[in-house]
Amino acid sequence: MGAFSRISAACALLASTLLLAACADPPPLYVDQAWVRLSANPDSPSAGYFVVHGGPAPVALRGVMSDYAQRIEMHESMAMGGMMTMKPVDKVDIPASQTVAFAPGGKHIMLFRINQNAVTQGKIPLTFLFSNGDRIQFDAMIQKTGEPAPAAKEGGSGHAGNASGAAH
Ligand SMILES: [Cu+2]
Repeated sequence: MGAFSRISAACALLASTLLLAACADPPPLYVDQAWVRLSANPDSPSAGYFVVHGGPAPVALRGVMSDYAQRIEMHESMAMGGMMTMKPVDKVDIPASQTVAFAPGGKHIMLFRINQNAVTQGKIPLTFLFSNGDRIQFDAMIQKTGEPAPAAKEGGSGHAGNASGAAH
């Protein structure tokens, strides 16, 4: 009886600070905003980006696979001695209920030898492997060389433009 009322009180507190559904239905682990910047040279890998939304429990992303690439590596970019370098990482922690963005200048995937059919279709199906056994499938849009990156969901463009510039 005591334990039950304590749980109820905790739920009531959560419900008042979050959404009413918080206790019944925690948001699941999912992936979105996936895209690939196609390398101009088919012999060099293309970079891919996406956002992972943490679920009710912490997990780790253990890798990304696709039937439409020869292989995919997870990398992390960092500044070292004034130069950008990158190194492979074998897992990325996804804390519960938090968002982890793979974005230009930071974490990313590198896709080696993307299948030409995927390039023609303009998208590549990816499978994200998590430490809890979840396999999440999500298509990444393929941006050809020279095409702009898709607009980020948050505002804050770094390209405010200068006064003399013509509108693009
Ligand atoms: Cu890389």
